[in-house]
Amino acid sequence: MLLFPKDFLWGCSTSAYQVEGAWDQDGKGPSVWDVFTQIPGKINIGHDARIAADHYNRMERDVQLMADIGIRAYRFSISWSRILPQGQGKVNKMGIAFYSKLIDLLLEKDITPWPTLFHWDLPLTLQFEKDGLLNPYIVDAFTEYADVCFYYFADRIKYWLTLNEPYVYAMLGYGFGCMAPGRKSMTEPYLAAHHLLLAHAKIVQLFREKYKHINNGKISLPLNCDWREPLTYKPEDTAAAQRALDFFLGWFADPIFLGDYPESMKVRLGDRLPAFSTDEKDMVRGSADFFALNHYTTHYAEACSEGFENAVPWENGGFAEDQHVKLSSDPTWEKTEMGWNVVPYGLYKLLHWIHKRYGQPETYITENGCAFNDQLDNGCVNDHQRIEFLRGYISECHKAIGEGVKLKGYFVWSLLDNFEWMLGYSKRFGLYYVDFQTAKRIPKASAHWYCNLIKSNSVQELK
Ligand code: GBH
Repeated sequence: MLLFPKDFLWGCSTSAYQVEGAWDQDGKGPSVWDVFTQIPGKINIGHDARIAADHYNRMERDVQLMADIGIRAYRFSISWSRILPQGQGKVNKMGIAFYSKLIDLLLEKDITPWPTLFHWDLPLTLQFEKDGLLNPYIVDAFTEYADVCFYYFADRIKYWLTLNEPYVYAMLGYGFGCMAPGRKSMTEPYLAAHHLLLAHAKIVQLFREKYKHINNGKISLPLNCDWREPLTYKPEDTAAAQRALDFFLGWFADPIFLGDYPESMKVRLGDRLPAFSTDEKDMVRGSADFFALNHYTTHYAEACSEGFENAVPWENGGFAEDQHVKLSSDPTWEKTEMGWNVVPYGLYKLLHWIHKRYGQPETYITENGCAFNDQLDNGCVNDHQRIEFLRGYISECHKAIGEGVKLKGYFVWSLLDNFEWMLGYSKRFGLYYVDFQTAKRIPKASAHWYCNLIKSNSVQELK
């Protein structure tokens, strides 16, 4: 058995839009996702998240589900338009009451609440009236919203996350157009991301000035990165893999931990990459108290010539051309139901990469998990592939910790099967199976397995 450090934190994650439902209940305003899902053709078989896992109306029981399997920390997100139905201005007290109660119930069960302020459900007003993330206006609007959340909840929160995966919101929402707000552009992702970085940093500044002292709280943001393994040890392929990581994780982590965008991005993107002023650099640098990583998969990376059309299944290959990196997979790699490669050593290598590049930060994995084709059979779901996936990735975490990586916690994505964005309900990531007709929850075998793992604080070694 591989034993984890005594204080290692075991948790699970969800996000508001993916589980809550109750899209217009108790004064909630619409978000970009409430509308995006109504456009025919955008979402798999026309699903939307008006009801989702109905978590808003089952929150008490869901907290009990976590307690049942011994979860120690719960990462959830706050729906901005539930708190501020118009994005700014008047506060919806019923929205405050919902999250306040959630936090209290978690604390009663000794589960540490880890709120994320923004997991992609931007209030629709800010999209309509202010052009969403393309307008620097968003920085102040975001800070105003964060101020409201801190004001009401900071007395009971120790760990805050500002915004989830700016890479995905910028690239898939403004580049590929497959996520809200559905734009396809070669320049807008870099502008949207720039504003997200500034918003994050300004929120952190506000937090440190006004709220940190209350609980000696810590704050960061979950950055997602898939690992890029050089296809060969030829220098051009190792350089290509590094470049791919610059464009994936360095895009955000370099400004925050080192003070500016990676050189490779500046050189290749030219004018398309906005520049930080000196004051902005100072505000962004150091705006994270720990490293929060969401990780799912790995590709090989190799150098390729100019103009190459990338094989990754997104439209608009232009971004791969920016990097001049060709991605590929090993035919022996197992794939999840998302088509994502299962390569546990990728997480191990990425943890070391972060450790080295960003000065050995304290790190939490705020998402890791998988979708498989889970079947309900006689009231049970025997998701042995998920157990093997988690065992593999968690074992690699153990190895990295043994070598000095300061990994402090791990959150499974996800507590519940939920609304998987453009894939609707067709992909199941949960430890709990959700019957979307009745909203009934059934613990999968992986939930029992994770419960034992937490209890023993150890994972069984892979053969
Ligand atoms: C997370 O993002 C989200 O935070 C969460 O809301 C979501 O439900 C969860 O993942 C599961 O999707 O096509 O092989 O190149 C995931 C970020 C970025 C991870 C793209 C996989 C592409 C794999 N993802 N990456 S591949």
